[in-house]
Amino acid sequence: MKMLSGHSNADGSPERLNRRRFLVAASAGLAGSALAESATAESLADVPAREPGADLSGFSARSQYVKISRIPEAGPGRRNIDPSEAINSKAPLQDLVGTITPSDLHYERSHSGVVDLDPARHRLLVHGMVERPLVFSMDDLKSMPAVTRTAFLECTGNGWENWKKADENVTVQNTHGLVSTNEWTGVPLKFVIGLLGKDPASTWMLAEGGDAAGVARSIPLTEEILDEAILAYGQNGEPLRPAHGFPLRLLLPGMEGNLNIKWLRRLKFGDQPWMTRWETARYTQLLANGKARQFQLRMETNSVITQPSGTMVIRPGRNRITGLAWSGHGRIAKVEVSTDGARTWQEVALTGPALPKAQVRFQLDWAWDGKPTKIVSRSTDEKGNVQPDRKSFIAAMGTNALFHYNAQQTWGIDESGRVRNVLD
Ligand SMILES: Nc1nc2c(c(=O)[nH]1)N[C@H]1C(S)=C(S)[C@@H](COP(=O)(O)O)O[C@H]1N2
Ligand SMILES: [Mo]
Repeated sequence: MKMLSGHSNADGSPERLNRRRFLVAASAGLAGSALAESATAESLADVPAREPGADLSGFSARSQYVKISRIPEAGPGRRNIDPSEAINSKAPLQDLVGTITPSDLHYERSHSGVVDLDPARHRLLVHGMVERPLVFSMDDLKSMPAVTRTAFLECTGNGWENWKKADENVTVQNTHGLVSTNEWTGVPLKFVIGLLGKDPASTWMLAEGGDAAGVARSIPLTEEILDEAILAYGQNGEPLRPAHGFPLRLLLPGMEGNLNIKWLRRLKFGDQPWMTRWETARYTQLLANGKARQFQLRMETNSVITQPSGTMVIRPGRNRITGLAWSGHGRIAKVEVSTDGARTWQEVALTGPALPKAQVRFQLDWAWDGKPTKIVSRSTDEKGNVQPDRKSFIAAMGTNALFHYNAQQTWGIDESGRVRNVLD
């Protein structure tokens, strides 16, 4: 795996990338000419003066110059809708840097709106095939040993825009905005199970939310899930936001978004799935032969170029390509990018460590020659799963299905530099 490393001096101290060095690098073709041309200022007179500040405040808002927001949508292709029709709200992937999605921009999917529960009144019932059924308050849960981990969450509907056709005028927020990465804190499910005396014959767990939709899912108690599931109350260092399940949600890293039950009120242990409507009528995968696949729970290896991406316009010369890669199987092992429509590929740099079941950012310094082309990324995870190209993905899955779309995303670039969503 390649990492971008900064230059350092002989004594190991990092060297400042001053203008002279930058021009040398640029003329050697390392950074491209466009950047060097724009970096011509050499004196303080070229830098804006210092400014007086505003009063300090209880919490800080984004800069007035940063226009960034989620977009509510009503389903595949149903954009520009009345907010009351929205079923999800997509994260602005094109405007994000790094890998953590700010809590207020984390994608959101809620089946009956956002409930705001009183944590003092909230309770979690745990029952079924256990020796001691128990009811926990939030204070009970917060007094238990906690864990913190970074994980992506992805709706199984992510990517559904491109199952059948490519709308040329959509952004990466429209095509891939149903995935986000946050740091989550809470009690390991394992710890709670230890308190209950779970019957060893119990191999399934029902998780139910406290919103009116009654979202409830059967979860197989595999070793992996028992090891990793968290009853989460913390999100990016603060209590969960109401949109994401305040005061308590289930977190199952790498598994389909729908299983990560928000406003969690009940866990029931049993020895078979409950066949709720959420795993029979909904969230099943209609295959090409007309049969439906149930309990396809893991999110596959995926990646997308977020810049440049749909509806952006680029100029010839140096362009930084960057995007995100993730896999429900574990760590991302490598990301490759093609700038010639998937004819040739090169492994690209990651901007930081690849954590298991979390998004990692990749980047490539690319010089566009101004000719029409297509750019596309593909990821490989530590288990050797390779993100499929769209043709083989559709050949395997057919077009009846709607969920778990993880085919490579191609962006077409025309001679004017306009970037468009294309199928391949
Ligand atoms: N109680 C409850 N849990 C829920 C949902 C819901 O509507 N109600 N939506 C599910 C779906 S479909 C997804 S993709 C994730 C979305 O989590 P987020 O809104 O925090 O991104 O929560 C899941 N858990
Ligand atoms: Mo979802």
